[in-house]
Amino acid sequence: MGGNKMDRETLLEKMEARLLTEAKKTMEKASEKEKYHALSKVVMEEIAPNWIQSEERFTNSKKAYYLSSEYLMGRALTNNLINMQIKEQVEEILEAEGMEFDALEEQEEDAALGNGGLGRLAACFLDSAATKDYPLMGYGIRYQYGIFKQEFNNGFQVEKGDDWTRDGDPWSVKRRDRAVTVQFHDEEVVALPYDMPIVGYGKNTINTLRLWEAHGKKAFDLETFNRQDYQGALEEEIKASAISKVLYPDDSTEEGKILRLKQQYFFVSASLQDLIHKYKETHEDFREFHRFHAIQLNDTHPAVAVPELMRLLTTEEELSWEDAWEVTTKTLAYTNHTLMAEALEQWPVDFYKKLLPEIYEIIHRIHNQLLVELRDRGISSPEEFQIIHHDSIKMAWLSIYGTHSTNGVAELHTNLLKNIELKHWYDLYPDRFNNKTNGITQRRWLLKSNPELSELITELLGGDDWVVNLEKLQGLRKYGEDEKVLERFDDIKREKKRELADFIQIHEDITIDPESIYDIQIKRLHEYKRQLLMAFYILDRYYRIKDNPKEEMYPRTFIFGAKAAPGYFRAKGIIKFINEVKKLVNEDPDMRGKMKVVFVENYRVSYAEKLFPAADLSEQISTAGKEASGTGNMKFMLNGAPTIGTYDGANIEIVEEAGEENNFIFGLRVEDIESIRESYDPKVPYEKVAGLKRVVDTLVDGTFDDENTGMFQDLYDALLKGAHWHKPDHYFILQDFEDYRRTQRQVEEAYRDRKNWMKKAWANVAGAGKFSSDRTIEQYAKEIWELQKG
Ligand code: 26W
Repeated sequence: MGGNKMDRETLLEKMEARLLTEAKKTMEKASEKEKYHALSKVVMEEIAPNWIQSEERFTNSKKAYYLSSEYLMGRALTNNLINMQIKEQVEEILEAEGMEFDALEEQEEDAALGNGGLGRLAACFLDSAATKDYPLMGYGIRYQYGIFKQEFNNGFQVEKGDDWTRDGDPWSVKRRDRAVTVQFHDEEVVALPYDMPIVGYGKNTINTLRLWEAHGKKAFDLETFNRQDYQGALEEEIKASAISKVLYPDDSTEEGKILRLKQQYFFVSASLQDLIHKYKETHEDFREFHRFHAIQLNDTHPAVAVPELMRLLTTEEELSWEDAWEVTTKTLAYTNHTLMAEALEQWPVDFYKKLLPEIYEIIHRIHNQLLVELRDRGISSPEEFQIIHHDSIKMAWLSIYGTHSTNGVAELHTNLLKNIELKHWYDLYPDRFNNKTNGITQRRWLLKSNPELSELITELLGGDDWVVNLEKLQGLRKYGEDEKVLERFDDIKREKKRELADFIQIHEDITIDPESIYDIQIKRLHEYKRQLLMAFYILDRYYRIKDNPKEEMYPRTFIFGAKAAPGYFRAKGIIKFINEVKKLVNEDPDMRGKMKVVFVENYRVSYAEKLFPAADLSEQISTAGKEASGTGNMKFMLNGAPTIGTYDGANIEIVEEAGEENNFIFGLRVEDIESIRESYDPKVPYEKVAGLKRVVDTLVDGTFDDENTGMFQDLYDALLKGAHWHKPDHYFILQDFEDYRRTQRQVEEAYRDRKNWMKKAWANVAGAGKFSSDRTIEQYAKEIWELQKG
């Protein structure tokens, strides 16, 4: 695999030219950030011609489109160089000129246009579709501000704006020629697209991510300005541009803010108009539209696509309602990413009536059409299907009824959708429901972030085909007992742990021991993900050592990384609590050489690329039935970290592939929870389980200080009293504590036998083939989009 050349002269000349024209600097005078921008522009120049060609290749064929309000892309430079297979060459040329490649790479801001799992999955999907030569185009919003930058101020999360393009964005091309206007009831907004190249590995296919930016029809009103109304002159632009100003930082609770609805309609309408314009260039008959377009709705956030496509097909393209409905349902498909009731979007009818009256009329007609269909099918209880219900519009219902496919993101999740959450819909449309277990791209999460392990794998498999066919990893199974290989694997893990220790020393000012067990939980902060359970375990261990300093403990470093939605008070309380535990442990000399706690600041994609390769233990401890899939669990597995986890989401399929004996499953299962839910009283484990009361009471007994925010009392009450919206300990932290502690003890025992541990770790790498997003995308392409490869 390879064969793309980037010669020294060309690269250096072009960089120099860019520096001169864009920074008025010579190479020796330029800063690393300026050099990063110059290099990126040169790489973009290299990409552009193939990009155009690649698009032409798919002109008359059916294409797929991904509508997502989030894309958690991370950094582009190195990923593009790797997929163009010129990273080594470029690195050598620059190093020979005394430029350190890693230092340039660190200059790039993450394109963090997403919150967590849903946004990162979209990014992995784009990489896989291009690599597998499928024409998949991403559509979204070019937020000026991505997910907030997190800072800790005395252990409290503080959010700072993420103006990620303030120094420029070398990876986007402004497409003024493709601008469209989006009509709201009382406002017309210009949607200006920016295209980002999505380079497939091997550079055969380069797809496009088109992100829309909002602008006023009139950017500046001169007459108003001349009347000295300077504000007024900019008013329209300010009002319009607010639509794409900032990403909503919630990833589980629907905010229901009108601006969020404007964002959703803005990018969906712009994207569908863009598609229809393109189609008209080569087609007239819109009854054929679905034969050339497959559109995937990434959760309900773009669900307004159902009525909007109906509007465009009926009013603009004069199709009959019936024909338009057939085309719409055959074109659109919907992915559900969460079971959390509070995450299911329900828009107030008034919001739609006020902002999008025409769209509301269409939704109302769809609502009635469904009721007629239900009556014709003799279904007695239509209310559970009602799209418009109690003055709110159920976007999940609209998504299921207005599309031909509804998929979950892991087997357990899809089964729960079918048998519980969406059972009535499944009974009505069984053929529409299907599972597509999530995946991750091995280009970023192995080849880029762990080149050392990648090299060993390529050597052992006699080639790097795994880079585009991850199932080849099963060829590693035969080395599972090979001492030599496991030793080299062990050396690589130690190397990555040292690298992370250096990075954490610089960025967190904490010294960690690379010989300790790196026990890592990195994901958004949410009660159902149970970061609090891990914090309680750490505290319990702390007190046990205090009680009996001679107690044996294999040194362990607990590492957390997590952002909380700014409005999620309890999540912020858990962050403060963990930082208090961190202070107690790290400042206690009795803990030296035993344990340390790190809470990395501003966890994000580029930080994750340093954490996953260095992990020994992957924490996937969500309450069973709550984590739809998880994708971090797959990144840990691929980098050789066994999982301690519950029987939830994709953890189940991970253990199936790697072997129960090579992971550590504990805790209540979905059916256990169902059977105890009514009778469960957390006071029982609180009183009975040794050491648990002491740990929980630290929330209110003055051990820790939340500076009178009431955060800790709230956490305490949530566990033992509940709240008006939930029963006590509604995520069963106290009930699962003892089993979790027992399992952590097993982990420590297992880790003491290093050879044995590396066997478990190796089995996880060898079993990770299934979890490539290449496999996931192949399934979407064949089973939902019916797409041909290019
Ligand atoms: C309306 C606010 C909002 C915003 C985002 C609600 C819900 C979301 C996302 C659906 C939350 C999310 O990221 N879900 C995660 O999606 C991943 C990709 O499928 C799964 O692996 C995770 O289990 C799921 O929590």
